[in-house]
Amino acid sequence: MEGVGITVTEHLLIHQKDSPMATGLFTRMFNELIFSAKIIAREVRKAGLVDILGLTGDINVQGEQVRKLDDYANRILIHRMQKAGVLCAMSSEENADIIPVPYNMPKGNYLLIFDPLDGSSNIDANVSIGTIFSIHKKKDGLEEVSVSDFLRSGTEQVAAGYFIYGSSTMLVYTTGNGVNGFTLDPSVGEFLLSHPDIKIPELGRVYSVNESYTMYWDERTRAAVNYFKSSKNERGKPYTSRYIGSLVADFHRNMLYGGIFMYPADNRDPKKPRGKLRLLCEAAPLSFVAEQAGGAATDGEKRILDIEPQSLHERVPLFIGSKRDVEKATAIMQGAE
Ligand code: P6P
Repeated sequence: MEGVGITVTEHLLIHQKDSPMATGLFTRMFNELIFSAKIIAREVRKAGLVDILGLTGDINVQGEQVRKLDDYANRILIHRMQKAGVLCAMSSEENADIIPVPYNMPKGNYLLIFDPLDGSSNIDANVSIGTIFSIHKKKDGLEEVSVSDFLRSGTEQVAAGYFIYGSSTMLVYTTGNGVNGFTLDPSVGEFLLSHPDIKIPELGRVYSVNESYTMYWDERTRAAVNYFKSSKNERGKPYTSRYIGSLVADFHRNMLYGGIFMYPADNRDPKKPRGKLRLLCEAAPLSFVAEQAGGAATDGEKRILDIEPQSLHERVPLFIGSKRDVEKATAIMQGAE
């Protein structure tokens, strides 16, 4: 039937045979995640009209000022996902500790890790922002859930993706069988399949990095960034610089057009020697998506998905995007070129 479109639930059911873990419980969790994102999208869309911009006055575990919309998105996700009846605990970029499902609520075996509203420093300027999520399954056993259940390498994720609140609201996710994009149709309130089987171009023409940190980088990082600034790609095309300062927006553009996003380690802050981005709620989920779309992601040395996390809010340098570009940057970072 023309013009109806495939919803996320239908897509999950159609591909359930490819993803054995895409059970009814998984679908129910996904639907709660989608409902939370629809509520967040509604608030993001009207942020300029109501008193939900600006700062709450709080400082989060990352040492960052908490914005009202950040806090709202975090509370919505925690409140709704606790009721989903399929999680045993959550971890949010905004919360220092894990968030267990209350004793009086139904539990499941899934673990949800999320960054409720990434790029939030751009909210007041109406720049695209996003929600990033990563889903693991608790290892069997009845023992109480603890932080150690979350310290799993990215290869163990059962699903990951992001919502981007931009010119349209999109959901892009993987369950390990490729990447699909869905666009929210506000007239029906459903995310409909709009970007089936996304493949990131193997070679891009875009590099995304905050070059104001050049003075804080080591020589190899400068050499890697300089390669993209001063070389033509293997097809003889020059690179162009695009940096929005909102990870989900920069990543999503490179997913569709090709390119590399880099957030290298720098020596600005001795407390953050490995850079700003978080492994569990940013780098690992986006790396799962990137690899499933034919791209790559490293920390300048090793594959992001192979990193064994040592702490909940561990930070990691990130080189992510078109496979050949990430390989080139990583080779330069390793002194191999
Ligand atoms: P910088 C937003 O705060 C964020 O975490 C990412 O969304 C974005 O890519 C990065 O920080 C921008 O950081 O240091 O370039 O301002």
